[in-house]
Amino acid sequence: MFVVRWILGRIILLLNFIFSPKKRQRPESEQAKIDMQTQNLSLYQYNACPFCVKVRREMRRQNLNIALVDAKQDNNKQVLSIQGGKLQVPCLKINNDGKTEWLYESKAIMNYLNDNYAKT
Ligand SMILES: N[C@@H](CCC(=O)N[C@@H](CS)C(=O)NCC(=O)O)C(=O)O
Repeated sequence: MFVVRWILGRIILLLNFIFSPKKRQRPESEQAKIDMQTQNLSLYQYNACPFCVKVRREMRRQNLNIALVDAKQDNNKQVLSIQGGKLQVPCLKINNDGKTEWLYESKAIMNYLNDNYAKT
């Protein structure tokens, strides 16, 4: 089972690489503004998880530079489970005025990114 999953993961990564979405281009000053805003975000994820790939593709499409956190690493796994509430990826950590929100579900994350950045 592990081998099948590993192979599927590599296929997903390869297809993602070949059919990589085009990055949206913004004027430099606008991009710098967006980069400042997205400093408050980090995406807990696995490299070859299809739901994480879907979110990363959306990030690329919108040219959002959001820090990626490898949730396979023990310390990150612990943070996600304890602070986020469960071990599931992708999960977007949102820091807002000292408050932290953990947003699970790829669809909800993509909606959040679209609502906040698609028009900017
Ligand atoms: N409905 C969720 C599904 C996410 C999901 O199934 N993620 C898997 C990895 S692909 C997971 O976190 N499994 C728990 C684990 O690996 O410990 C979404 O769309 O984000």
